Amino acid sequence: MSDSAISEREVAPTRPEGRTPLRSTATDGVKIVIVGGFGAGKTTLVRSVSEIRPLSTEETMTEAGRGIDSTAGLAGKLRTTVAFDFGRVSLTDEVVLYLFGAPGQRRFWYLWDRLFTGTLGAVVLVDTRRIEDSWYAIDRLEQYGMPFVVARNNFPGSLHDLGELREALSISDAVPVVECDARRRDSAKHVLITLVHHLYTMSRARGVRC
Ligand SMILES: Nc1nc2c(ncn2[C@@H]2O[C@H](COP(=O)(O)OP(=O)(O)O)[C@@H](O)[C@H]2O)c(=O)[nH]1
Ligand SMILES: [Mg+2]
Repeated sequence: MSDSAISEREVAPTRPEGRTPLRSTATDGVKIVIVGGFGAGKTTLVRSVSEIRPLSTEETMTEAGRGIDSTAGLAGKLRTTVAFDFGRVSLTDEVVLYLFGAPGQRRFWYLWDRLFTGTLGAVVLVDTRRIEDSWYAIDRLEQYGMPFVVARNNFPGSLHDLGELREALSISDAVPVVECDARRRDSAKHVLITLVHHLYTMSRARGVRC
């Protein structure tokens, strides 16, 4: 599908009224982080899926960032996240995900330790045109022993198929690898559902009751 074929409704960045109240039946809050390289689509994913007006600390990129934040291959990228993105999505009547998008640039990596506190799982969003930008995130998650899924964000010219991507990232067969279009709510939600299934599978394998 071409970029222009994606309708406003599918992108659904914010509700007109700004927020959807948390359901009174919600009992389980799950903290999820979205990580990945600069420009992989983290802010886009949080925006497209969040049912509250997403908190974002986006700033316009300036000359000062030239040579520090590489925008090679990111022609449309004019803004950057300087702290983190935050959004919320109700998966079922009971389960609510709280999404934290971590800034991708190296100079913000020190924030990750704090963001990981209380986190149950992560999505690594990958732009396969800049695959090496994902390695740090995967190393850190493996170091933490944090369950994660990999989502290939489908930018035009994405080369690797999902099998090649798994190989390029040297991740185990147990880690789900899916594709997505971070601009589309249904696609972003599918990634999150895959992660939640993965968390359940892993906790069952460990004999932990969820
Ligand atoms: N074609 C295409 N563009 C995307 C997609 N996801 C994000 N973008 C664009 O890629 C750029 C970087 O996305 P952004 O969410 O800011 O990346 P972040 O640095 O990881 O937060 C923005 O201009 C987005 O509009 C996608 O799935 N397809
Ligand atoms: Mg961002």
